[in-house]
Amino acid sequence: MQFIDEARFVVRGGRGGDGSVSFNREKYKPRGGPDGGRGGDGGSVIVRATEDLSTLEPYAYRKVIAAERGRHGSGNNRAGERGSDITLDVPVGTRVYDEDGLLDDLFEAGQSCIAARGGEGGRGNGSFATSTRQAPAFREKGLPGEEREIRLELRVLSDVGLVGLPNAGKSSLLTRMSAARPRIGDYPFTTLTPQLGVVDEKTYPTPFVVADIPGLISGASEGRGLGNRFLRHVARARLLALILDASEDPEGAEGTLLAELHAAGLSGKPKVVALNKIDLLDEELRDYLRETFPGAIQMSAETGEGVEELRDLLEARLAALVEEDEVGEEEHRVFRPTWHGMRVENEDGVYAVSSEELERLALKTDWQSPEGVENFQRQLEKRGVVAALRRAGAETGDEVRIGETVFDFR
Ligand SMILES: Nc1nc2c(ncn2[C@@H]2O[C@H](COP(=O)(O)OP(=O)(O)OP(=O)(O)O)[C@@H](O)[C@H]2O)c(=O)[nH]1
Ligand SMILES: [Mg+2]
Repeated sequence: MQFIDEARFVVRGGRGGDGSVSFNREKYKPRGGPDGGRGGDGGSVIVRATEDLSTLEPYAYRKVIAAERGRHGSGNNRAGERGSDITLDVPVGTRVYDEDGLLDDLFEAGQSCIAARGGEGGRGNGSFATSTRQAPAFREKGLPGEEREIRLELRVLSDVGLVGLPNAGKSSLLTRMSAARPRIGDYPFTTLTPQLGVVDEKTYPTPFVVADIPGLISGASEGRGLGNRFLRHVARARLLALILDASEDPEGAEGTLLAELHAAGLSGKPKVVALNKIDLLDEELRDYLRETFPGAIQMSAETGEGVEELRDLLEARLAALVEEDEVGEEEHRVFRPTWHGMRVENEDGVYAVSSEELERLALKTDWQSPEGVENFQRQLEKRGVVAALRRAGAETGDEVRIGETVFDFR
C-alpha cells in the first residue's frame, strides 16, 4: 500500500424518507383512522479509527461518499426502513477537518465521528391525529442529509520522532532499536515515507514507538525537500531525537534542524541529541564533541556502540514526561448546535427568519398539501414566530423567508 497522509472528498448523509398519508380501511370500519407511518432516517457517514490501517490510501481517489437514504413510510403505521450508515475506516492519528476547521481528532482505535448526518425521516399522518383533528391528511417530508467537504489528515502517532538531515543514519538507528526494516542507503532521501518501529525491551515497563521520517533540509518548513510534508508527523511525537552525523559538521546540522523545527512551531518539543557515526571519529574528536555537545549521546548505528545508552535515555525521558493531552490544547468545534435562537430581519421588504429548527420545519413541510401548510402556520404561531414577525412590522401579504423557503405572511 502507498503511504497517503491526506485525502479530501465530499461526504453526504442519506435523505430521510417521507412520511406517508394513509387511512386504515377495514371491512366493517368505513372511516378508518389515519395510519401513515414515519419515513426512515437517512444513513450517516461515519469516520472511525482503526489500528489495521496505516495509510489513507483507500480514500486517495474518492470524490463523493454518500450514505443510503431512508425508505418512505407506509400505511398501517409502518415506518420506513433506516438508511444504512457508511463507516470509513482510517488509521489511528487521523484528523478530520471541514471548511470550518477541526471536526475531530481520532487518536485512539475505535474512536469515531459523524462526518455527515443522515436526514431525519418525516412523520406520517398517523402521528398528527389529535382529539380535535381526527383525520389529518398531511405528512412531513424527509430532511436532506448533511453534505460537506472533509479533509482527512494523518499524523503518525509516535513517542519518539527521529529528526536529522538526509543520510544522518536515522533509518539505521531504527533498525538497531526495533524490528522495523526501513530502507537504508548511502545517498540522501533514502527514506521516502515515515516508518514506525516499536522498541520493546524486556527491561522497559512500556514499549515505545519510534518514527523515522525523511531527512529534513534547510527550508523544509517552507516546503523544500521531502521532510516538509512529514514534519507534521513528528509534531505529534512526545519527544524528539535529533540525530546528527558526527563526522559531518554536527554543529551546522544541529543549527539547521533547530531552525526548521522553530519555523514549524515545534521548538517547544522536548529533545535529546545523539551524535551518530561515532565509529568514524578518533578519541580526540570525540573529546571535542563531548565539550561542544554536553549531554549528547555518542553512538554508532553501525557498530551498536552507545545505542543501548540512547535507548535508555529515551525511555527515561518518556517516563518523566507528563502526558499532556495534545488534543485538549486545540480548540474543538462544537458539532452542530441544535438551537440557534431565532432572529427576524427585514431584508429589502422580505422578512428573513433565521433559526435552524424552523428551517428544518419548513423543509419538512409538504407544500403541495393545504393541510401540511396549515400545520406549518400553526407551528409558527405556537413558537411565537408570528408575533415576532408582527413586531418586526410584517403585514399580511409580505414575503417571509425561512432558510430556502419563501411564503406569504398571513
Ligand atoms: N560508519 C557509519 N555509517 C553509518 C552509521 N549509521 C548509518 N551509516 C550509513 O549512513 C548511510 C545513511 O544511513 P541511513 O540510515 O539510510 O540514513 P537516514 O538518516 O535514514 O537517511 P535518509 O533516509 O536519506 O534521510 C548508510 O550508508 C548507512 O550505512 C554509523 O553509525 N556509522
Ligand atoms: Mg532513512
